[in-house]
Amino acid sequence: MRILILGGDGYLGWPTAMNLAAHGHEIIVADNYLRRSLCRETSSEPLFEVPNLQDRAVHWFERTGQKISVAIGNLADWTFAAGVFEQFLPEAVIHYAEQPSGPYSMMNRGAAATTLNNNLGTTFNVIFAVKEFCPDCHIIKLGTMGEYGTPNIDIEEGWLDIKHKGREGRFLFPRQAGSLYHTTKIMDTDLLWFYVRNWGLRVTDLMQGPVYGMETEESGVDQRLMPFFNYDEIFGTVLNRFVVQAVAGFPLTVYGAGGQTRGFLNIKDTLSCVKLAALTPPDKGQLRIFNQFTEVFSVNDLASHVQRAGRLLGYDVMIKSIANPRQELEEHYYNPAHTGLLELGLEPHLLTDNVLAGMLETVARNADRIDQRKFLRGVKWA
Ligand code: USQ
Repeated sequence: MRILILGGDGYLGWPTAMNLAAHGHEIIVADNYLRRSLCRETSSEPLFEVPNLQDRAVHWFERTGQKISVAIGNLADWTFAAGVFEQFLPEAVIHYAEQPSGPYSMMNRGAAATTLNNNLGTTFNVIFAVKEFCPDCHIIKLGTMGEYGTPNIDIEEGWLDIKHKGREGRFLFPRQAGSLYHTTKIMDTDLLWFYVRNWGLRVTDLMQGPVYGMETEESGVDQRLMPFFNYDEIFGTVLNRFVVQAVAGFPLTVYGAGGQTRGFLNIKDTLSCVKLAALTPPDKGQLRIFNQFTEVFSVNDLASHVQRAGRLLGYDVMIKSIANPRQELEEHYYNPAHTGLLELGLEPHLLTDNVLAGMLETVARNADRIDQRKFLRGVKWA
């Protein structure tokens, strides 16, 4: 298939590009390096340096003989976005091109505006470009489990059947996000759902939980092919942060009571999920939603797991609860469905001591680059 990957420089975009290229697909990646520049601006550089997209594509070609084409530009700009779609005419587009950090989106007005304008502007352009240039193209959109929030009822896979005053209807599952970033993903879903109904687009919206890990089948231990690995407060996600903190001898930063519970997945499973979605496109006029995670953990569960795996390798891992900078429930019910991707054939890579040991070892090789000042930066929700 001809597959266009938007946000192809990012934590998930580049590994997806290599994975799909390795499976014989024709790949073009587009990115404007927004993530890199926001990391620089906020002093949130990743653990190890990552070559730019063009250099990574060259390195990948030298290693495998497989071509990954690169287009650099801003997808929230219609001229650039339209040009990429018109030239490549993708059969599937995987849309990762969003500012992905909750904390960044809550820093100040400017950061909130960047998040809103980039995320909504890009999704809007994707919808119009597909309509204009390739109306059969399958849009695979990365949403987030955070769209649902933490309601006191079971979370269904995208939809909820409601009986009300003797009548029945099917609606998007109620959504109430915990940051502006997560709220932009709700808005994306609403935009897509509107144009699916109006224009008969075919869309898969993947409600993904926090992802961990850095190595994939394609990167192996070659750091020039690995994705960004952020461990800072703004762009780092919880498990990746805990692993770096364990290596640095910094007490694991559990926010508040630590009962915050989410659905997690290994980066390798993100690639499998996206590929399974691409290979089984929905019908035109269908918005298909999958909950994309493999295991549910609380923050306390993760901290204990990293502590145990770290101690097996000789690290003296301490855990410390600190005042929660976010507004979120610290103890809550959490029971989300996630059968759709398993039914398509997903074989999860679960979080074992071995997986954590592999992550700890990669981080340990870069231990001299850990900057402990990045662990806590004081971004507050209130
Ligand atoms: N947390 C801590 N200590 C830390 C960092 C985080 O206790 O040092 C807690 C947070 O308060 C939160 C949970 O861990 O309750 C998850 O936080 P996170 O920063 O790992 O993830 P989140 O902000 O929810 O966002 C991440 C990605 C985002 C993706 C989302 C999936 O950055 O792009 O959409 O995970 S989900 O969480 O399911 O919405």
